[in-house]
Amino acid sequence: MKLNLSTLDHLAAHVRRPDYVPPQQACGIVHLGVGAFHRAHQAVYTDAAMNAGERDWRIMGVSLRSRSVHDQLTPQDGLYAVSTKSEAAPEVRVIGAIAGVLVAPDNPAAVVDALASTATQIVTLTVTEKGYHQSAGGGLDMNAPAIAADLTHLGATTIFGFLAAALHRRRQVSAGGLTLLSCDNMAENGNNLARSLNDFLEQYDPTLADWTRRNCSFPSSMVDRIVPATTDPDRTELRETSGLEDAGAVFTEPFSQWVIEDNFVGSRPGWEQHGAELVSDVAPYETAKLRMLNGAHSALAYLGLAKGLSLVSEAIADPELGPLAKRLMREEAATSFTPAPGQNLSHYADELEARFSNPALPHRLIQIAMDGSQKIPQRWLSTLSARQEAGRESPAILQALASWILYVRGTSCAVDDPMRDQLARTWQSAGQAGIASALFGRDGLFREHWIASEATLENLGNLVRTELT
Ligand code: CS2
Repeated sequence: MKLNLSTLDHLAAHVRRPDYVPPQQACGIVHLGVGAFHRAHQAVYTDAAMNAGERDWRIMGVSLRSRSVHDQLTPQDGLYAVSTKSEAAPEVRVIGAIAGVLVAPDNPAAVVDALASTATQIVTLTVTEKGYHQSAGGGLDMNAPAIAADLTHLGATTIFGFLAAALHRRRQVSAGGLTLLSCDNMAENGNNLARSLNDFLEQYDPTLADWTRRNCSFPSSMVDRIVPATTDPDRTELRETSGLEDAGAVFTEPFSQWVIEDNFVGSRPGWEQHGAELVSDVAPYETAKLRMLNGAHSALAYLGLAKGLSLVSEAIADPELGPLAKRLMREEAATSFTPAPGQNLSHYADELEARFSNPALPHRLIQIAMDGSQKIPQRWLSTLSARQEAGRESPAILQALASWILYVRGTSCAVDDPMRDQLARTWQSAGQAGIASALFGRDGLFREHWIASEATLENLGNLVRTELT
């Protein structure tokens, strides 16, 4: 049965469906970057709030580039199923929270209209690390071609262009400010968004920058749910087990966590009634997640791919890589920052190991390996610098870093990374003798996170050379 509003009442009994009538609910949220992660995470919490009787929190999704989610969800009236996968029986739940999907390049004006609508209170974002166009030293990379283009033709391609055009309109029509809630895997994601948007607006119209500082808030948040890219066999299995023909289906683990800084300018759904945690300081949760979960993920990705493995569950079970990932989490990442009172990092590491081992959730290493240049600073390099300052070595991270260096050389597989060409050029000019310093030396490409200890840098160079010989 094809999933859409007319078939919603005829689904198999075990498929949970919205307790509200989706088209009767207005939108209160615009989400930028409506990929699988958003659909398995923030949209689920929002759907739960409407199931519990809250009204008018549907989400207008925006795809900044691709048309695929629009094409999947539009014939389904925005409906899709989230299935959890574990050793227990899967739970299948149809989510009604997404009202529609706008494709920004097709209709930029509609995106600005949605963001500027007086009904919109919150803008959530999952645009990946590269969507923030951060300069190496923090703040917005004003030299990025897309940013420069957006400053001349406002609202053209980046989140900053769209937000600036919408905020301009909101000020003009007295629609009030917005809560701009970043849900990306970056340290201090809220502050980073605030700083970069401010950089953009200062160039565009300093009075709008000032208005935005006074009328908008930028809570930080930590989001966590493992969501592998959906495959055709997943969709076939859903059809066979639940009778559901769903082009937009997402498959995830039972675990889900959302820790949000309680800093909203208008109203918001009662997400905390449905598992989210509203706190005054997200930083320790965000740091634990980035350095432990994502840090171990990236290590397993590059080291695992080099060994010919393809899934996280295979890599964590590998007799060499499993112990290395555990050391990285427990001995290196977990000792590199001060946890929040009551935050139990050893328990967290136990949970992570169990989640990585989930045999029912085929999470591909290649998916995690993507965009490494944008990910490793907050996943590994911050741990490395914090421990260096305390005079400690981080051997597991160093091994992972060596394996990333080899990966971005691009000789064993195609590299999907916005810095791919720059990394390849660096490899060409530095060669294996100089690549470690060319990347992580005082004047290296990653100079913001340079490795101060000569011995550590040399050790990294040796690890790279050993693998190559
Ligand atoms: C992963 C994350 O693809 C990646 O880089 O490390 O998407 C990870 O699965 C999520 O952050 C889990 O919450």
